[in-house]
Amino acid sequence: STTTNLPEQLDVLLVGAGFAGIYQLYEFRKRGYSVKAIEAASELGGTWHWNRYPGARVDTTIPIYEFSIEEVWKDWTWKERFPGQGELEAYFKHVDEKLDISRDVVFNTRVLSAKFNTTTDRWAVTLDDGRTVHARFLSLCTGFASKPYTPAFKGFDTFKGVKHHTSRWPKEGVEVKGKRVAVIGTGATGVQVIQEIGPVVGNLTVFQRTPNLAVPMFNRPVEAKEQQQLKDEGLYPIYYKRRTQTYIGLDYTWTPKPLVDLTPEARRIFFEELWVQGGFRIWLGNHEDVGTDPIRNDELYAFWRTKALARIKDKKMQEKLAPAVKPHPFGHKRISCEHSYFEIFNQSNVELVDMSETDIVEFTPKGIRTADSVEREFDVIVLATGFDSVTGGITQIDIEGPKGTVRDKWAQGLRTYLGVSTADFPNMFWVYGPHGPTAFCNGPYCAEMQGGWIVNFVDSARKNGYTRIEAQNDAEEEWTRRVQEVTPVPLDSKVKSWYLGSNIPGKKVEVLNWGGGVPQYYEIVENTAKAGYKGFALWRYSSGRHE
Ligand code: NA7
Repeated sequence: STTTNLPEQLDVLLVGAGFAGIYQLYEFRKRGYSVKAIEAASELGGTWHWNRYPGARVDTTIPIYEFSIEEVWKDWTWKERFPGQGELEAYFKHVDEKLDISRDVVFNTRVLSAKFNTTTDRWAVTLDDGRTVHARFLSLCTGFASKPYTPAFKGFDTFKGVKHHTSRWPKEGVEVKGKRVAVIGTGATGVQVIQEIGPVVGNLTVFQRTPNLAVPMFNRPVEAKEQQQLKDEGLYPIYYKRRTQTYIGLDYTWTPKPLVDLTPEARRIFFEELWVQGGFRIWLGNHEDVGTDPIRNDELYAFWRTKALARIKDKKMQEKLAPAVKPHPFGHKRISCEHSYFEIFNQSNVELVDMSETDIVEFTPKGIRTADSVEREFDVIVLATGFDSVTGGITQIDIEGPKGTVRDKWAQGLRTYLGVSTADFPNMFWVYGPHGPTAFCNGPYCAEMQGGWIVNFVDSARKNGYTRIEAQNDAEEEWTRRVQEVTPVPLDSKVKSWYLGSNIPGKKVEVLNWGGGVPQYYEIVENTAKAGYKGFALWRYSSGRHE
């Protein structure tokens, strides 16, 4: 609401009110902190507010993708196994009703800059409405995908039709029915848009740079009584506990045994069983070595390809969508979950432009011209071109510590301590960002796990009278090295992926996420806390000096 009261002095300022911001607001407030969240959107939900493009959907099954707060889950009911964006919006309204979050959120407001004052040990945070807030702690809950990426297409602004990046899709007013529509990008987002609008558009042109090794989600409605029964049987806390034990914070995980130990027959049956469970099971529930052993990875690709080919009629289309030569190792780019993606390409009004053969040269007033000099005309162009992921949400804010900006520091190479902090930026944390499990973690779980850790740290600092807590350089060097060590190196280094920042021209290509698994991460951060927050310098400010 615009009426949210914002004092000039705060204990904690949160940036963003999605899963992460909501969780910390709730936890800090419970402990008696003065805390507010600044949110650019008009409502709660973060990524689920922004990504309202046709077909936006969660690709994790219920009840894994939600808060584990009993007050919230006990009387919330989902309608589908993989809920759509609309259900998420309703979920956040429910969360708000239960936890009374909005009264401490300043909506429709963006954080422009933050500067640390070394005398007062506070962040001076400037908002786009001209206000400045002074907060002891700054917690960035900006998510891993809050900075959209639109390629610098020549003539982009000359196009006279309607064009939107998927994460800036307007709430209403965009009509695709019967229209000539282009979709650029076939990542998780592109796949969802394509299968949703394919049946209703006049014609559809998909600009594909890399085929998506998408897998069926086998979505279905779920009855309220089915969910109630699980709650009655005490399963929900078990599900939430299970999230803490698996590599990616889901209710299932890799099978550590090598796939090669199984006979070919057993392997085939195992794949089939994973497949019918839908979603990421075939990938993240598989034997670990499908990700690391090129021969096993080929086997999984061959299995996937057979399934895909059976759904695509045209031979040329088959080769573009599911090529004989594996386009990249299975799972080394984020795969998508789909329900009718491949069938869309059987429609006579759908064309696929393979950008590896024919690149986009420019946007024109009427549409898009490709390298073969063909100009296609469109009413609507959908930019499903992704995000400056993981770091972009943080570096797009002018954050200035005693020695300079975060943007400048990380331009030399990403350095963090525990994937929640960085040296020379005291009293500042983030969750679900650089060097955390982020890309390899179920969002709501990581929001709670990392958020809970930060709240505990801040709380312990306050109890001990520390006014400045700051990651140390050597601890940061060590952590950064460790992230690089544990994160599986891609089988094919040519793969362009937001996991490594290689989807953004000019961005330094490096490991952006902790790939050592959620349980190991949790153990490390917990042990650090137990060791008195080892690796952090802790200062008290009294009688005009720090000690
Ligand atoms: P992604 O996964 O980064 O996908 C972006 C897509 O856009 C991908 O297919 C890219 O091709 C394509 N792309 C990027 N730049 C261009 C240019 N210049 N020309 C043509 N095509 C381009 O973003 P999503 O929004 O789909 O998903 C982001 C995450 O959100 C997702 O992983 C989930 O966790 C939720 P490429 O593959 O690089 O060849």
